[in-house]
Amino acid sequence: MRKKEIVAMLLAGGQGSRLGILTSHVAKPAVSFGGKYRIIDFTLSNCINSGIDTVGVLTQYQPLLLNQHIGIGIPWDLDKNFGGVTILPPFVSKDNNAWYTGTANAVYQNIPYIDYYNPEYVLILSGDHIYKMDYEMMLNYHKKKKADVTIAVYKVPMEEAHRFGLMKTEEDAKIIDFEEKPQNPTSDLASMGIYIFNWKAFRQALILSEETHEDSDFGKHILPYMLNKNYNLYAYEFDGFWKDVGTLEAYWEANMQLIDLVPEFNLYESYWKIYTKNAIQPPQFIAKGASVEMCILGEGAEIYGHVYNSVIGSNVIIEKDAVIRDSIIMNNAVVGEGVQVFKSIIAEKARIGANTKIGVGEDVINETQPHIYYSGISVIGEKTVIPPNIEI
Ligand code: ADQ
Ligand code: ADP
Repeated sequence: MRKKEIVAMLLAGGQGSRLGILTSHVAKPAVSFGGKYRIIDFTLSNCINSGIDTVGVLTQYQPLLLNQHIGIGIPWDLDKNFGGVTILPPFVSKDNNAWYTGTANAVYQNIPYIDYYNPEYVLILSGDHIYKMDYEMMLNYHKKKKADVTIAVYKVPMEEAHRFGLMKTEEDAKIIDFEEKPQNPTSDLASMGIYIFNWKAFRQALILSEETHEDSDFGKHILPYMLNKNYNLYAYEFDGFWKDVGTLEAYWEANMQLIDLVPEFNLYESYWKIYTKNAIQPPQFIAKGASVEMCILGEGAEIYGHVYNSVIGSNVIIEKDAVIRDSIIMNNAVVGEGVQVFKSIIAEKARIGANTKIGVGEDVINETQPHIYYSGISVIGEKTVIPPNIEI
């Protein structure tokens, strides 16, 4: 029987409620990022760049755009007869209900998909991370350690540790303690939510966990269970750029980091390309009298106004005398004449009427550091039409 050494399962079925109106019509992994990408592109590109060509995408909310984007996986070279990318929405069968009630439950419900490829290893990934990582190196480490489970880990600031699964390790990186999002953290070694499991042991754990919890979850159930049963769990430390963009602040920040003078996360490296679906689009146009500084511009963008320190998606139109600062304007949005937009996110296809001000509060500009605003992030949802001459 043909088999695959490793199959990746990409968890993309969370509601994404922390991204607010950005995810009311779009699944989080399909939210646009960095002017020309969607969030899921980073993980899918990591897969193919790491030699993993079999990826199941577990999704359940607003899958339309995600389906259109992924298609049969051509941009990521994931259009395969055996393997490739498969979108796995929840389904009703004789003995399961329709929803994925937890992260491990989602994988449990797709055991037949994994069995079909009869793999040695299963890689679990999240749909909302921005990073470049060679999973093949992690797999080699997993084999070398003779691990049953390897968890990718990242050192986080202690004050943020409570948002993560935290672990303690012995000197050789063997995990001796794991706790999911403890209120009073005693470790700063955080799980990245990226795991490699030996399929045989993992399959058993999924089935057992399902018998006791109907909302079976990796951090809460599977990992503590396997640790308890004396399986070998190892930590694999990652020290590159990694960001979970599940909140508006993190999403905005990660976009802004792309335009730093020396970006910590660089889209321009040729050895680790990020692939995405490319529509055939006209080139950018920057009109006479327009200004563009420290920006990423998507294809087909037309700039007649002034844009600073911003990420502009494809086919965006910024009309005359408009001023955009520290903002993300997504694909196909139109910003009218004389509009001012500061520290905001304007989602796809939104239209902003002339002379409207968004995110321009009083006293928000710090004179010594003109790029810092003391306001929150203003967000305009997809396809929203904002009338002219108002303040938001
Ligand atoms: P969180 O990111 O908080 O913690 P969770 O909300 O379970 O974990 O989401 C993980 C991923 O699974 C997300 O991509 C989400 O969209 C997806 N997902 C959530 N529920 C799902 C479901 N029912 N069906 C399918 N997909 C679903 C996890 C770990 C922590 C770790 C952090 C790192 O639990 O231990 O520290 O990731 O970000
Ligand atoms: P956010 O926290 O922004 O809403 P996540 O993607 O992290 O986005 O997932 C949201 C939460 O919703 C998670 O805690 C997850 O366990 C939960 N969740 C995901 N799917 C379901 C579901 N079908 N039913 C109930 N809760 C779910």
